[in-house]
Amino acid sequence: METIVAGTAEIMLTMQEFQASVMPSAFVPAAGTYTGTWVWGYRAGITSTNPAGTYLGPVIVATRNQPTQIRFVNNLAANNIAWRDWTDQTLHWADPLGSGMDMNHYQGPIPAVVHVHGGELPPVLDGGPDAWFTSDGAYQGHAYYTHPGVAAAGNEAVYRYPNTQEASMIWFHDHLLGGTRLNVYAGLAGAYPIIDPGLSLPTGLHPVGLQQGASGPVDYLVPLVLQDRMFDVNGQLLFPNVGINPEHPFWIPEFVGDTIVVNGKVWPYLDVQPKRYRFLFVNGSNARTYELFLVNPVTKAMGPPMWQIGTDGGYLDAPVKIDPNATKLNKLVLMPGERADVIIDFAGLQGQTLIMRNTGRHPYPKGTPPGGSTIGQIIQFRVQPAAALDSSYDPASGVPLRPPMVRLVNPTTGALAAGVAAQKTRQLTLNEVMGAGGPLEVLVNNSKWSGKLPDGTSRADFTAVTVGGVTEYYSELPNEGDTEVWEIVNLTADAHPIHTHLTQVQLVNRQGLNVNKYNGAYAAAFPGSSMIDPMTGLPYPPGVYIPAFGPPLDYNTGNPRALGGNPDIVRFLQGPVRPPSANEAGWKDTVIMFPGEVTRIAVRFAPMDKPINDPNLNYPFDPDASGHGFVWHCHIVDHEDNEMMRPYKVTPKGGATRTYIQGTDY
Ligand SMILES: [Cu+2]
Repeated sequence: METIVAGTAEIMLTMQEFQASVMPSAFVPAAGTYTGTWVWGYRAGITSTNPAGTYLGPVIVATRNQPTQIRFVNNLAANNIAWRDWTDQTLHWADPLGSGMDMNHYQGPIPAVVHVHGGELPPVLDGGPDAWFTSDGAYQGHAYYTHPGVAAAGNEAVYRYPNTQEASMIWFHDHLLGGTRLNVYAGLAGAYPIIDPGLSLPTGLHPVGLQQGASGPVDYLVPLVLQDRMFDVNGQLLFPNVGINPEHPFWIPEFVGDTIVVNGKVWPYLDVQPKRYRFLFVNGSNARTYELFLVNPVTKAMGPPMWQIGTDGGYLDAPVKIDPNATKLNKLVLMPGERADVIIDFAGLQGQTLIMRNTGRHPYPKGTPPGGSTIGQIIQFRVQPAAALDSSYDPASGVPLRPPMVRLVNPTTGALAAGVAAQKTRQLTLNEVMGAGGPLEVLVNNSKWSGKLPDGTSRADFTAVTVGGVTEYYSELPNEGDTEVWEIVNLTADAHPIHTHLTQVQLVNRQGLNVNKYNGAYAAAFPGSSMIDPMTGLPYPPGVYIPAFGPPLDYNTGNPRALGGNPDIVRFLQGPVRPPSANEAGWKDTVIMFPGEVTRIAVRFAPMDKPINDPNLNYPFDPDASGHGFVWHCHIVDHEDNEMMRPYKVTPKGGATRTYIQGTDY
């Protein structure tokens, strides 16, 4: 992947259709010669229509507190890629032409928007689902933004990122409302590590970004973006588009492919020296979960171990060993959207070929195991025969990675850290709505993205906010500077990676829940409705679950112990709380929530590095400057595209000093 070290000059990234060499060199297509797979990607500058290399990237290396100005140009076309055939206009989606509920594929100009995943950013730079703009420049979503101080065409957006957050392993990808799964599948993703020259790191830690080596530039951080894909007999992207319910003729609940693609290459190998390497793992798949470990397929010896040094939001305090020969923490588990910063030491393995294997089931965690000869393999490492000198940081040394991170949570006890109090607790649910043929839509807190009920009415306990002529109904309205605990109850059968925009969070703990009993109390709390139950043809009587009704009780007052409008979970909890595993006890923006459990996260609406007793727990920018909020959602992008997402809005702290002003600085 191309690396761009961001400086003061504007970077131009053009989204375009092109051919990338994705298939192995031995691939022979059914027809003609293979000249590449048609994909979409972010290209630096305006390049030829057939650039070599991968569709992924680039890697933008940003420096803390040095703003980066990026001009995103939407030159997307679907002349060769089958993107239009994948669209489903019955979902709540961007709908540039305003055609409403349409049973046909979309034929208009292509909408796209860039979200920096994991970024502590003002709402207008978040690249949320309504900030899209089309390839012909004629249409923009109601949250579209471009820096007013810089000229931009209608198919462009100029974002000036302040990069004020702690050193973080963040990335960028498309976030189109109702079309994220398609645009990411087509290839729109890259990495955006933020480095912090002021952070004291141990000697010899492989730096992030380009370094001049003896034989030219050397990538010291190797991104490994893991994706699964399907291809037709000619090596072109295939995306299943036969829906399982008549309401959504082309949407499928979860895309999982039969081919592994790493950094845009099918089942690649990497030549490595017998020494330490630093890898940034990104799960950029639509819906697949990976459980990763290394093995020598000839000797069957497992290892070497992986040393995780960072999570989604930055460095851990100390490396965590993930050892396939251990009984616990023996695999690196990544759900879609999660990252892991990892050191692997290939010393002593001269001449060996190792395979990174995957045992992640789909659906996760209890579905079908991956086939050992296909999805069960990720990438091959060919360790070169000559011994290599290595003066890099050794994670086995136990030398701390950094000054201790700010702790909202005591990771040993699985409780809030001493001195941290939650201003608010929310209990929220994850729900799957079943249709005649299977899942019809997936919801957070049983609420649609719009906050409206299926009959178009709205709830009195949701707050209507109108910006740019569009009214949205909010239920999560936290205060800047507050710490909240969100207790998220997964009432579905599978795990979901829940992602919060703006904030990095800390996992407090997980705990079992008697879901059958809880579901009984949950259904019993629904008040009945004049809406017609499609299953019975009659209005919903009291005591029956109503899909997409929102929570059964009043969001603010229904549960005296927590916001959210759900019956209190406390009577249904089972077993002890489980603190986070050592490699999850860092800053996270995407957290795995297992079925049948409550997952508690501490969410603080303030920058990561502010101490817990800081009197100025505020962002350097107004988190509400535009009136547009943020979102939280499932990062199985097929779920996110079909309602498993809610807007949220931060009430800014009065009297806060802001160093980045919308309209001037960005
Ligand atoms: Cu989900």
